[in-house]
Parts: sequence; C-alpha cells; structure tokens
Amino acid sequence: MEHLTIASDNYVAFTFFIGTMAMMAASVFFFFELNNTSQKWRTSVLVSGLITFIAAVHYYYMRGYNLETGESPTFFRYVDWILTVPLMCVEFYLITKKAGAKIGLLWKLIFASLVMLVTGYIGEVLDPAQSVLWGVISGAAYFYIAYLIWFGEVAKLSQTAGPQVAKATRILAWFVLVGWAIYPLGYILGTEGGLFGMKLVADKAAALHAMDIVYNIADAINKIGFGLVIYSLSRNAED
Ligand SMILES: *C/C=C(C)/C=C/C=C(C)/C=C/C1=C(C)CCCC1(C)C
Repeated sequence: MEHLTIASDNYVAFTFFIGTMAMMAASVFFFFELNNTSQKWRTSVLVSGLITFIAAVHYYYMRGYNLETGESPTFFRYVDWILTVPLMCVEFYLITKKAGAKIGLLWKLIFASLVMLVTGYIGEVLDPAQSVLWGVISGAAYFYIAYLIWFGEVAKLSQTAGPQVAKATRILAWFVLVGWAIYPLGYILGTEGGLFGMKLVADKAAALHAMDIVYNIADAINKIGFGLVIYSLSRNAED
C-alpha cells in the first residue's frame, strides 16, 4: 500500500480533511451538550448533532476517496445532502411546532429540498449536457424553500413563537439565503454549462477542484453554523 500524503498545495484534499475534523468536533460538542440542555430543546440540539455526524462520516469517506483517486466524490456528496438537508427542514419544523406548525409544512420543505437535490445530481452526473436547465429547476425549488422561510409559513409561525424563536429563525433564514447560495456557485464553477453557457473555469479538472472547495466551505458554514444557532437558541430561550 502506497502511503498517501496531502501535498501542501492540494486545497481540495486539505478542505476534505479539515471538514472531517470540524464535523467530528461539532458532533461531539452537540452530543455532549445534550446532557445540560432543557427537555424542550433536546430534540433540536440532537438533530444538530445528527446533521454534523452524518456529514462527518461522509467527509471521512470522501476525504479518503479524493486522496486515493484525485476525483470528486460526487455520489457521496449527494447522499450526504439527501440526508442532512431534510434534517435541516426538520429543525425549522421543530422550532415552529410550539407555535402550531403542522406536519404538512415539514413535508413541503422536505419535498422541495429533494427536488432541489435530485435535479442538481441529474445536472452534475446524469445529464451534464443540460446542466443549466437542471440547475434552473433546482434553483426554483431552492427559492421556494427560501420563500417559505422568509415570508411564508415558517416566517409567520416564528413571529408568534416568542422573540427568541423569531430571532433564531431570522438568523437561520440568512443561512438559507446567503449560506445555501454558495452551492449554486460551486455548481456553476464545476458543471459543463457553467453560467448559462459561459464557462467560468475552462480547464475541466480545475473546474471540479473549484467546485469541491466551494462545496466543502459551504458545508462547514451551513452545517456547523446552523447547529450553533439552534444550540444558542436552546440556551437563550425561556422554557
Ligand atoms: C449540508 C448541506 C447543504 C445545506 C446543502 C445544500 C445544497 C444546496 C442548497 C444546493 C443547491 C443547488 C442549487 C440551488 C442549484 C444547483 C444545484 C445545487 C444542488 C448545487
């Protein structure tokens, strides 16, 4: 067996490595903090830990895959997202549930997130020649999620759930609007169609590297940051 090392200019492998460590550390933190979390918020903090834990396992795998093959672990990237993004939808449902959120709202969020991810996967892997079209469909589902959170049911319910929940929901809404918007940027950098036909990175290998780095940064911000907002809500909110 050849001993694999990370070259100092290999930013893709480096961000996979540091992503693995960060997700592992965040999971340990959320799980251990469960003990001194009030009953009311325990499930929410547990879900934060599950999100980073699922990501940690996938990152561990993707890190090894990338180091050994030098390729993009696209399949496992999407398996990770298909599991963790719906769990983020669960977080929105859990914090607005006390204000009367119905299970139908959760299904709407989950359904839209599945459309967003499945069409993204088709555009990256199954039908790359039409990556712009699939990206646009994915983007529409993304805007629908952002709409529900900013102006739709999630926003309305959070207003009646007390000032702390309203404030946390507003911060999470910013994560969805700005943090999640980093992903389509990675997609534009890495896919065939680029930005409506305009390739931003001409070299194919370099384009995929840029995509992986952008996705890795976005995952760290969105999974750990998102969990920390829930965690701080569990500490600040009146129970
Ligand atoms: C933890 C993982 C998260 C929060 C992943 C989020 C992924 C997205 C918001 C992906 C969105 C995409 C588009 C809006 C268009 C292009 C295709 C995607 C799937 C990259």
